[in-house]
Amino acid sequence: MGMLVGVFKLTLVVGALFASVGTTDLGSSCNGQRLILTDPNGTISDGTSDYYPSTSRCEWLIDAGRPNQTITLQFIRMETECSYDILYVFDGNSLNSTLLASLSGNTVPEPILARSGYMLIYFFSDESYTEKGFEATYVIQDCPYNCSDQGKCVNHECQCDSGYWGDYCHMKICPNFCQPNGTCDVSSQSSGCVCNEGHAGMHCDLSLNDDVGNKLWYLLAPSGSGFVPRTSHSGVFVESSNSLWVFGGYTGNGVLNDLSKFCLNQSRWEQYQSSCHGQVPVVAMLQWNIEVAFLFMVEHCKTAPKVMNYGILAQSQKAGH
Ligand SMILES: [Ca+2]
Repeated sequence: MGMLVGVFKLTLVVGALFASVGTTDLGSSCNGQRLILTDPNGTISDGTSDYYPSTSRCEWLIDAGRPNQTITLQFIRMETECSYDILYVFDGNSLNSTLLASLSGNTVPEPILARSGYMLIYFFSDESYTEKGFEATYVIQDCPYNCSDQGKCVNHECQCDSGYWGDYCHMKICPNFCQPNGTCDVSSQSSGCVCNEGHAGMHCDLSLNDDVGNKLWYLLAPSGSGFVPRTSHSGVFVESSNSLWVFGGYTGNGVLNDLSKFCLNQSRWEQYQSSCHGQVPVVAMLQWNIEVAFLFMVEHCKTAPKVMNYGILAQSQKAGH
């Protein structure tokens, strides 16, 4: 099942945007003071080319000055003690705002977008062991990266030109025309690569019937394609429909109660349609036991509490059996 987890690498070239930008220092933002940044672009870092201090408490607030402006944070380097020295990014002006990211370790994160007109960044290091820290640039715009010049900015949202998609129209719908393992379908709203039998993935580059390309990462579905990032969720693979079902989980801001299906043949997420006629079911459950994977759905509609639907939506043998 490891192959089901794809990576999402962005290839935007934005360096020119930040060529003449200074770097904020660590001092004033790490002594209990919040450093407020109102310039249209800038750089944030731990303020030292060497190791950051222990017990750091640093806070930066990027204020666009107007609501709904997009603030994009792009990392240049990221080296903090994994799981202990953490950089939090919020979409808003307080620590109670929506948490966009909780970052540590030495993997350079993907760009992060805040759409409220504020982005709050808080860095915490514990009492022992430090690393070389982080550096990131930010830019305030009507739309992120001006839609990569491959779309129009309308009410702070990118409307992408034909053939492109993504939060900032940065991705081609059919890269390399899906060759050599698929064809490009642009005839419908869900346009994209249609893979030949035996292949899957956004670009049809994942081989299903042999070990060609084994131990590599493949893009199955990128961010923003119908699935909310989460942790601590339940999941089960249903062989008969070649799909992965996922229930619930935790987003960092709250607990989810949704049921989604990822169809490997189409590389698409679909939301399970409840029989509660638009009401979110109160109870749902996904269960995996040792021998057989069961997918249960228990619905208890809010508006009609006596209605209870219970059934096995799918059942499959555990992978490998
Ligand atoms: Ca530490």
